[in-house]
Amino acid sequence: MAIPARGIVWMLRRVHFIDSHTAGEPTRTIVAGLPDLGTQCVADRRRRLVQQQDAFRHLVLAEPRGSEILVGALLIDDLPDTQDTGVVFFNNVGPLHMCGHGTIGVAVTLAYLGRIDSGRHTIQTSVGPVQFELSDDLHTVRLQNVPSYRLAHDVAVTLDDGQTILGDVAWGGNWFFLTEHNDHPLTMPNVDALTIHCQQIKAALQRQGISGDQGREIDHIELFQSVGTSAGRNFVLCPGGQFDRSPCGTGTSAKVACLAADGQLKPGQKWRQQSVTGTWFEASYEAADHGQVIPTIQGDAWITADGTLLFDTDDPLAADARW
Ligand code: PYC
Repeated sequence: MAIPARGIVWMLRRVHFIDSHTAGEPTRTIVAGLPDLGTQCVADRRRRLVQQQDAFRHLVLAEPRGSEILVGALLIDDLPDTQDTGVVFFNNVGPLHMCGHGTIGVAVTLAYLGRIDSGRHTIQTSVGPVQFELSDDLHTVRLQNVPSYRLAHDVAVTLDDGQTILGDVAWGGNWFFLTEHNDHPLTMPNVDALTIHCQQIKAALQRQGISGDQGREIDHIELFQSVGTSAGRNFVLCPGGQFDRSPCGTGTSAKVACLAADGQLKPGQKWRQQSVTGTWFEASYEAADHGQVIPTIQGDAWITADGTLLFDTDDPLAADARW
């Protein structure tokens, strides 16, 4: 769009966004100004975002307009064969499949925009429909995640310092390696050491060829410790090297799937998951076919900003803004 001011014509692209945080973890929901991602399902639009519009993903999320810790959510209003809103989640290095804290943030954002009221709704993600219930105060969201499961138990991983640790591989909407093994308490002063430990685990998984189903990369590492019998604290390292400030919805789903597989959590029993920052989600599950579980995750989100990102066509740091 061209805006004349003091004789200068400002050539600006505009992208409308709403920021929120869910238990401390930010979500940037992109509402308008999206690139053309075709007219097909969410998985196809996600593929096009990666293959054709990666500059958009980077420019709306990263510095200087954002931050590496943001998770993005593109809203899609014109899915074929459904009135549901579609969402493509992404982060500082690429697309995500599901995102639990992001779904809670998107739900509250849709309410802020006046597009939904309290009650039950469904969003479409690249890995299937996700139902959620929004409370009357429009802040608390209980979502029913995609079917989750533990793929492998007590997998031995040898780190580059020679020590071997055990952990589980589980799917909760993203692939996780979950382990209790860490030398530091899961607290904020230790986040640098915890990050390095998780990066070493991720490198070892790749070296040893340990993956999710069908060779899918395990791109989230979850360290956990118990807090009594029905609660836990975690530290989740995300694919782009940032740690989740929230208890991580998909990570909590993966954890619940492991607890269910170990017989330590019964269907309907409540599990409380605390993040390294001290915030909480509540979770439970229903049993599903083939030993899988359907996790329910509950958390709160709050709107933090409603704005317009500007991309000046002369800005050297926006040179790729050509969508
Ligand atoms: O809440 O599922 C989640 C999530 C994934 C990455 C960051 N948050």
